[in-house]
Amino acid sequence: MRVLRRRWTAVLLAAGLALLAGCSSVGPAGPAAGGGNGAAPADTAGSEMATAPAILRPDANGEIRLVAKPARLEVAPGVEKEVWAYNGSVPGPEIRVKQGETIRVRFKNELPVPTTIHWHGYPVPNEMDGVPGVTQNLVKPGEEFVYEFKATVAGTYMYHSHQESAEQVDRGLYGALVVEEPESAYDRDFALILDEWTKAGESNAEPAGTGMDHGSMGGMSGPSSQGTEAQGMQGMQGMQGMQGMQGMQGMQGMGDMPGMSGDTKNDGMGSPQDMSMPMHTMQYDIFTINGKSGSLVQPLTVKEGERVRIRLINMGYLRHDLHLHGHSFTVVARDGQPVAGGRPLKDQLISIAPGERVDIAFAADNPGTWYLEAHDAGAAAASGMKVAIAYDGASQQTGQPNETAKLPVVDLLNYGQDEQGPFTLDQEYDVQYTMELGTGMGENGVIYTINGKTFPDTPPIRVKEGDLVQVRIVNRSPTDEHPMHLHGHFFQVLSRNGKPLTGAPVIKDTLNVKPGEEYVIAFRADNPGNWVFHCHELHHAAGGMVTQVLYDGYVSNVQPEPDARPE
Ligand SMILES: [Cu+2]
Repeated sequence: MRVLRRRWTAVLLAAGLALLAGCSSVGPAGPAAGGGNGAAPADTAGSEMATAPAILRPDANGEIRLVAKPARLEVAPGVEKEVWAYNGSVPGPEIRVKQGETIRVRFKNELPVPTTIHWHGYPVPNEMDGVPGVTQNLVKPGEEFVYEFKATVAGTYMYHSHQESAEQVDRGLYGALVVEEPESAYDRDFALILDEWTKAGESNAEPAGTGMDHGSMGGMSGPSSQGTEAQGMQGMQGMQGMQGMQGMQGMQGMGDMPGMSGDTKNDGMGSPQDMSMPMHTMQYDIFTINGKSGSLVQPLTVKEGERVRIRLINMGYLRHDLHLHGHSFTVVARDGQPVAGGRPLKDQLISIAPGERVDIAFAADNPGTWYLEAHDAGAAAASGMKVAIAYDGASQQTGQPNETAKLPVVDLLNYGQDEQGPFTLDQEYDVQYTMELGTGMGENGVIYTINGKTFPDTPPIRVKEGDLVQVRIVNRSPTDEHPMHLHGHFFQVLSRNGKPLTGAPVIKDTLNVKPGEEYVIAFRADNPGNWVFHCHELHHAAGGMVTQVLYDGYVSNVQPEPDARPE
């Protein structure tokens, strides 16, 4: 049985609105491009066309207001999607605060479903982490929740729904969170969020619980958008694993099926039309930057002589390899944490996995119009993931796209100035845990496992406050990459495949583990709570790849809720 598709009434605003909001940057004169607080459209019925994300800073009362509600978004020329948006835009507003400020977000849920907000990468107090059923109760339709924490750590983060996140994030519930250093070394400071969408289907996912026959497999067929019907099937836990084609490619014994290329690069994106699986397939065929693809992507304006910082944020479910044309650049932060002494790079790709952030910086010393574009081998949709860097007053088009050119990928884990980090491989650890990641077949479809189990049956990492914790992560999936994300803590990556890392200490919250790879990471248990540690290919998380870091003696006041879906 088909899902009943829900049509949101489109209220078409003036076509120029999206353009007016433009692509804001923070200029030399300090906070530019107001956006202002309470930028959400008035509470009118129906769904308005989503605007471009504004920059949102705390208002006079020190508050930031976010409202989640349905909207419509033109993701590519002529392709409109039903979305769920924060303050009427996808991505949601770019939240900016100064280091040391308190972030107080008054969040109102005007969606037809419960939701939460997670502050990805930011080490918040546990009860502010936004994981339903683990750190807080669901924010139900019509309810408010106030998130509050001190922004002590500068850097590039993001916020997104953590309730049924494979679906809710896919529908547009995400945005950038930037904690600015007291003094910026840059004249321009842009945040670009990468994502993927589908042409087919009215939304990137269908609303949960809108008439799905829970007992039928029939809803799994058809050319729907990815991750749709299965995710709406409350209670069919075992089905979760069928949400991604990546899993299918990782399946033992399926390598010789038509369309099962086994290509780990952008798993399965190369030829979506080949995938005539008898279930819905994940056919991401539109790649976006800040919610727009192709000619709809707003150029970044710079002036000759300026220092430019671009915060690259991957909020999608595929890895993207980006090429900056016309300039040498350095990587200045990984997952928001500064990297000192990075060597200049030119015509090399920055690879960025789901959940990761990479900040690059360059001097605007080459007037013209240049591209920053994805070079995702085999993915036709990558041609839409490009943004022009346009010098003020430059008339000529100096750079041409070359997205199919094969360029070397920078090894960002061996980069920057050699320096001792907080942890070493041979020191004593209080807790050691081995995390084996796998892809398998469950009773009802593909599952993604940690030590052979799916959440909530995965073995947790049990710690005491103050413990030094070492985790060895091994990816035994044949073809799936697993960008593993730890909540509430930064960790140091110490080695890859038995080889100690060199360069600046690698401090991250998300680590992409490719098939066959083995990493050792370490962190200090310095933030009591119950924290999830999961794959940020959120279909994999939905399919079971989630565990927890549980502090001895931490008492949570979260009430059990049947609808909470923290994965
Ligand atoms: Cu994964």
